[in-house]
Amino acid sequence: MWCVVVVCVALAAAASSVTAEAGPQVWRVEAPGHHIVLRSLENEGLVDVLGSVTSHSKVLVERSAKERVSRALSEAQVEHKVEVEDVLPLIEQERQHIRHKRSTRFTQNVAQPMDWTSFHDLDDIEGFIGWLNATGGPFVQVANAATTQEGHKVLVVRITDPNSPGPKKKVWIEGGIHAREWISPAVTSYIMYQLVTNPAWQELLQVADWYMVPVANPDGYEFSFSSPRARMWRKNRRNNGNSGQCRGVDLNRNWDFKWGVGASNNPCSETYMGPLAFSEPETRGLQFLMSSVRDIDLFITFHSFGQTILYPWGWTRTAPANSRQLKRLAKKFADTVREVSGGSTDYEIGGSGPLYGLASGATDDWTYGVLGVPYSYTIELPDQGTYGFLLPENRVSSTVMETAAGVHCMVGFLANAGQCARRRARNPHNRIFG
Ligand code: 0X9
Ligand code: ZN
Repeated sequence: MWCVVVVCVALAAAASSVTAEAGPQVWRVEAPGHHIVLRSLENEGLVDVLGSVTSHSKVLVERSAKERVSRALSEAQVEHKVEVEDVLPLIEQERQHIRHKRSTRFTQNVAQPMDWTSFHDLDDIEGFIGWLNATGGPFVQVANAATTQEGHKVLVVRITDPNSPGPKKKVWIEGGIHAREWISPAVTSYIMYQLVTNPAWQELLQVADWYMVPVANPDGYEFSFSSPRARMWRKNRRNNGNSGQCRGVDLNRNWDFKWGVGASNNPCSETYMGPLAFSEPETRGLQFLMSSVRDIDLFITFHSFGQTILYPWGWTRTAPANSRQLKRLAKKFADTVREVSGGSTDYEIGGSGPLYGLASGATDDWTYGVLGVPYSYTIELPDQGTYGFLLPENRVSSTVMETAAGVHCMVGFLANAGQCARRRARNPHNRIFG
């Protein structure tokens, strides 16, 4: 069922393009991403686990590592097969679409660069933030959480209604911590756009302050747009020494909570945790701002892919104290998305550890475990692996819309506003939070 379309396109393209320039392959491996053999290949930097469900994973394998990976999997009696002969032609197609969109947009001379019908690079997202800042007046404030190694700003946009008195919930949404997960900044920026322009979101602005980080990893994000070979980049662009051979830290393994669990200390690995917890300007700056905001009620970090809504913990399989409430709010999201998508987008809800295998040093565990944010989630956006990170353009707008609707319902439920508000208390003895 999965990869049907990708395989057809890829095989056709690959037939003519397996040359010295051929790129990495995607393999289907009949084991979850946290299987011991995959974890150890990942720690050695030999594979890159793109996504995984309980029964199998999709894994990126460089041509130079094919024999070693195949031998290790066979020795561990794990079945595997090549699913995409060469990912580069697929990436090239995506780049052509983006180029085409850009050229038609410039001839139309629109006010702000985002259209949420294709993916947008860092320049466009920064242009959009500038426009939002100018348009939103007192509703929008922009802060710089950090300046990266390559000189980019990690921007945090606070969107609030200064005319409504409160008390208000505090919602923090993080996007783009993993460079290649392009749908994540798309979703985050779309929610920002709704907050400022859509009357249906006004009520939520009156009951909640929104802190939005569209691109938590700007160096990595920009790099992933720079060439077909860079498209699958995940980490930031830290220079790890070793003559620049293996760059980057996985920013979702660098937070100072259970740092090192399910992470690698090998700079060549995709899940490299960094030399120290909070070694990176991005994580350090973001944790500082989050700590100073205090009392955040809801934290969401958007990733892809998998269609799962994950709650803590990631570092242990033990369920957290308020897992019942966490599941209840997650269900608000999942039910709304199912409804808005006409039944086509189904999310699985679960703890990160049980569903994905143990991994920490991630933002969600840190906000929950250190900051005490009661509702903390990682949302792995669509799809379930058919296209993976290379989500076709016609899925971008539907994904951002259905996800925004899900978030609208979650915050409405929490703040007792909008369509998902609980029944108002009839007498003072009715508890608002059950
Ligand atoms: O592994 C991750 O960082 C996330 N998955 S992804 O495929 N987007 O890389 C999941 C993180 C879930 N949270 C924790 N494990 N704490
Ligand atoms: Zn991710």
